[in-house]
Amino acid sequence: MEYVVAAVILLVVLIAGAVGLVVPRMRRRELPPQGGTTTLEKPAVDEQAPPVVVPPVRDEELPPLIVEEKPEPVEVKPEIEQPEPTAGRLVRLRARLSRSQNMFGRGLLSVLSRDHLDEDAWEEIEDTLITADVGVEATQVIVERLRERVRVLGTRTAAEVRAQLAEELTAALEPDMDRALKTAPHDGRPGVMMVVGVNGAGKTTTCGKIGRVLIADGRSVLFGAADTFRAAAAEQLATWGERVGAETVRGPEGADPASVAFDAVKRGIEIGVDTVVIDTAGRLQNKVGLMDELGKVKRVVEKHGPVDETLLILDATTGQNGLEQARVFTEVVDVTGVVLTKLDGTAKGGIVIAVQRKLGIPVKLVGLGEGPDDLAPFEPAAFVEALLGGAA
Ligand SMILES: Nc1nc2c(ncn2[C@@H]2O[C@H](COP(=O)(O)OP(=O)(O)O)[C@@H](O)[C@H]2O)c(=O)[nH]1
Ligand SMILES: [Mg+2]
Repeated sequence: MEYVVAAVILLVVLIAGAVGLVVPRMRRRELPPQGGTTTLEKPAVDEQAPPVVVPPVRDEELPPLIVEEKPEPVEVKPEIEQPEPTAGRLVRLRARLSRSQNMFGRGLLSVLSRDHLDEDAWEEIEDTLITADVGVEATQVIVERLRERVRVLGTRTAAEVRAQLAEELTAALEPDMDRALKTAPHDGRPGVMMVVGVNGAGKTTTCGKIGRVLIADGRSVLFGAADTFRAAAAEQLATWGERVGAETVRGPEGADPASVAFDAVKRGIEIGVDTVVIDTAGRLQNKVGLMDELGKVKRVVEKHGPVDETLLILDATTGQNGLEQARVFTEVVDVTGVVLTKLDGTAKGGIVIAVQRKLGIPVKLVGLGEGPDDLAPFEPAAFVEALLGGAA
């Protein structure tokens, strides 16, 4: 009987010891990995108040990003992807423009190659350009210049016609505009980029893709999920971040977007990232509300310093309608560049010309698919080559 008691006591001591050893280890493993999500729970920022009034993010609210001890073996870390570099992407993705290629490459060139270009032929060319969303004004300029060149040149080969059309389309895309993204850190602060546009245009996707471009170029990135309207939006952005080891700052669902954006830049400054990329909401049901909100996000972020790049994301498939919406955004935030998404889904690649002409803002990037690296820097000459395709 005594030994049964002794054996039981021994067993209890052993189990307690084992639990004591295992539990702290399990706790250590539960620490969030780098590139996790930071959720901030705080009151909204009052935009009238000076920056000092904004309650600082308390350290204990943030899960530690840099774990004191050396992280455990590499296999516990999620796989971090290496995005591909951007050089030559437009060329790689040129086949994605196949719908537009039919219109420009086959349609236009076949008319232009006719032996005799009469009024009807020129009208056909005009109609094709307008159908491809080039816009009426730009179409008139392009056709006028082409007519003049054809008249001066007299006889012409198909190759000559193609070259002339390429030159005129490229000229209409204003190749001298500055298309560099301003994302570099300066004055001891990260570069700050804000992304705006209507719902579904591709804002969150483009934030993710741009983050990958920057990381491929050796930069460090932090995302700010200022679309707080739906929890899924922040989740979507955080997923892009996790894939490349970038942290995402987000607020609770329904939080003040300006507050989240402010905190994202604050966090970016604290941990010394190169660029903070801020995603925003784009509900258009209430235009005035949306615009007020965006204006506020920008003003509140600028308590840290200027926003370096504000990209307007436009869905190329919405054509001329999208342009009208676009103008509203340019009136509220100082848009410094346009990203045209979903060019893979339209035959109306000419929208690039119309957008630049109407808004006077350079198209800096184009989206050519849903894949993580289906975003290319916009280069007018290479784009026109892709539009005209192999047909000549
Ligand atoms: N085909 C195609 N789809 C795109 C492109 N960019 C975004 N999308 C898709 O458009 C949908 C809406 O994108 P999302 O980023 O959520 O839009 P948001 O509401 O503006 O944030 C998603 O299904 C994206 O995969 C693109 O360049 N091409
Ligand atoms: Mg979104």
